[in-house]
Amino acid sequence: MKLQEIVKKRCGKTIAQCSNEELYYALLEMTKGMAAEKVSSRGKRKLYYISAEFLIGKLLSNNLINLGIYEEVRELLAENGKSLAEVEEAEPEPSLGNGGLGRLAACFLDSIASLGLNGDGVGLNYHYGLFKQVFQNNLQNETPNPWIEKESWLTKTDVSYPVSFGGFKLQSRMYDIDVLGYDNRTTKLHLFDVETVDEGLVGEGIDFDKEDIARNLTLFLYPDDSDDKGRILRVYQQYFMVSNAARLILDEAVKRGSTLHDLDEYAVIQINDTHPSMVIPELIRLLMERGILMDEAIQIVSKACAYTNHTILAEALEKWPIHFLEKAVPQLLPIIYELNSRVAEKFHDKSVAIIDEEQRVHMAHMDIHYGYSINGVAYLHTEILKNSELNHFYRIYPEKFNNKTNGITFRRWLLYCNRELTALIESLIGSGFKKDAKELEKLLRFADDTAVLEKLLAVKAGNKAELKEYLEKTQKITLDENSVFDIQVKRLHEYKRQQMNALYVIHKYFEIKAGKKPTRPITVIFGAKAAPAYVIAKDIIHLILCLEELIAKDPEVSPYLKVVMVENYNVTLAEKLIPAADIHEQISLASKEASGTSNMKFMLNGAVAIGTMDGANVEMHQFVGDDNIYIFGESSEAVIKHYEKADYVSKDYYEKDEDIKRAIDFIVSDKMLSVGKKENLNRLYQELLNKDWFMTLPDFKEYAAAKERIYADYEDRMAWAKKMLINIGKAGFFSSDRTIEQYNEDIWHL
Ligand code: 26V
Repeated sequence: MKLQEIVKKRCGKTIAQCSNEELYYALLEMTKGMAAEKVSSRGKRKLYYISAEFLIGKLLSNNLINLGIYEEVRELLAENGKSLAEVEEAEPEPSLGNGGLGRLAACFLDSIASLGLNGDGVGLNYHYGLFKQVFQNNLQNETPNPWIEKESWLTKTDVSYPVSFGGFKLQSRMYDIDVLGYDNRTTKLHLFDVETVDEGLVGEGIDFDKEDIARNLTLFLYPDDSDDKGRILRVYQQYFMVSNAARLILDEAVKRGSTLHDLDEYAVIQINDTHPSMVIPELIRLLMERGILMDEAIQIVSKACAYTNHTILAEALEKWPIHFLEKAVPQLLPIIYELNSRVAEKFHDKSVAIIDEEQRVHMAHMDIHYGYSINGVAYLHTEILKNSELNHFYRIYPEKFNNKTNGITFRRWLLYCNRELTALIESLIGSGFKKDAKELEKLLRFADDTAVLEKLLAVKAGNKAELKEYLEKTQKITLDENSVFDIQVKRLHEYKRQQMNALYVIHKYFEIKAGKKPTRPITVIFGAKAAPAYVIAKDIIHLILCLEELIAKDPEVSPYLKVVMVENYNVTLAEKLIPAADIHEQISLASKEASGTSNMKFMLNGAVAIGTMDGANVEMHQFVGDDNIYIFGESSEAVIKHYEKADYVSKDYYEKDEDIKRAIDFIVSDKMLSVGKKENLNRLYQELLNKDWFMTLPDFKEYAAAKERIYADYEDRMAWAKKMLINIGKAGFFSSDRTIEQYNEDIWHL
């Protein structure tokens, strides 16, 4: 049905008479209708991408683009005095993910649908998703982020299963979101919910009764895991997710003709990080329930499951105490014990055991022994897995290990979020790059074409002006569009080293005070949420917000330096910030960032990186060469050695270097205390001085030097534009279409 007709039927009005909200719901109805007409899954073998997170972002515009009607709709609205951008603002953003891992899953669904592969996503329907961040007194507070309205992208299905836990049973309900492929068919994102969930359970902030599982199970993503009640709730969530997924997989396979003995010919299951790992024992259990003997059930499941590792951080590799599982999912324990004893019989090596001496179940170990593939998410990350972190496993199963460097969907991260750049590219090289990202290389022909480079600079300037307008309107932030925009957006974590960026800000503040003024004003923009129980991460946010206030109030410094921390960084903000960036910060401690994916988004949008040799930065550097990326810092090998030898002492750096000392001391200076809280600032000061676990100080001098270089180089506008162009031209490799083709080629074989 046409938009005019839908609007007439729904509201009895014309398009021009409707509010933005009415138009949003009408477009939602229209798009859902068009999606329903498209072919969904087809073929014998099917992929199930199970993930606790799918950070899908707003869907309307992306769906219109993928249906090929974005321009048509935009023009139709414009003819009626309406703006699609304003209509979009009526759409709530589902925040069903923390960061890169969840956004990757969303990009993958887009590519799976666009490539026409037979595969669906399976996850949970969190009613509040991740918390919404609000700043008060320069501190982060958390509030719920409801996104499910009476009408939404969710479609209720008649799929429902009883799921048993220790002592009680819950009835599930499956909701679907259509994932529209670009110029292709759709796939589904299946989100399971519990019928008894109760939003009324949430009290102050994001507080709720963590023990009332029937009512709380699907309220939040990753409830606070600082205590056992929150941690065990995660076990309930994970089991609920995989038990539903496993039944769906078996039911669908049987429908397609599987005898279940041949399940691997019908289903492949990608386990996204360890959160869905219990799908392995659960599938074995269900197959046994259906009459298959354990030996065979284990074999069947092992041929169908593949695992992706997304981090080497020990604290993020899940190990569940046996007594948690005993309480929540006692039915899995006999199977996990059996899996463990088979491993123990075969390998006399404690480091590869599933259950350790402290009676904890290592989820990743179970995945590696009982899956047929394990992959890392960037070249360096996979090498570290093979050679150090999971070396004992690599020696047993070298054939299971493989790399799949992450990617991003160019539909959202270029075609949608940067229409001006898309149009410029199209005018230069035609539209082939929209389907084949490698064609962006054709841009390199224009590397010395002044007219093209000037257009590129003009597009960037336009995007910066747009960001300025948007932040003014939504967050009352004022930007100087003639300053250089230097952006770091990602989850707040010590290993990502936002604190190093903040220390540089302090350093620059002193330099300006001493009369060394930058040629052009600098705007340092941060966006980051900290886990509610991650104390030091919240202290770093406090430091940044205090610096923002302090510098803004200082007339000596504020004309040259501005710090901005945007509130509630999410996909929608990323879509505005990334096209407007001149410089992007990818400054994790080498070896710690598995891949990073914002680095790819910035590169594609013509920003230049300052970064360490970590994650996918290594591959980016290889593609663009030394002239087009600013690399600094210790190598991953050197860092890994420091940890082995435990030879890093932060105080040595503090005492030896005047600049470092001055910057760190400033954290607890009277000036800072006049805008900040002593407890938080002092804790952070102590942490940097006495621990600095992620080695900020050894890299600081090189970082500061690289910043000076990059700011100076920015002033040669033509040379800079050439760097931008080369970054865009070389970004094709980072399309998630390439990543997904590789998954299919090497792992899924759909
Ligand atoms: C999780 C946790 C949870 C407990 C507290 C500490 C902590 C630290 C890190 C994590 C990360 C979990 C996995 C994850 O999100 N990995 C990210 O995956 C992205 C997609 O592959 C990748 O680009 C990022 O580099 C990687 O950090």
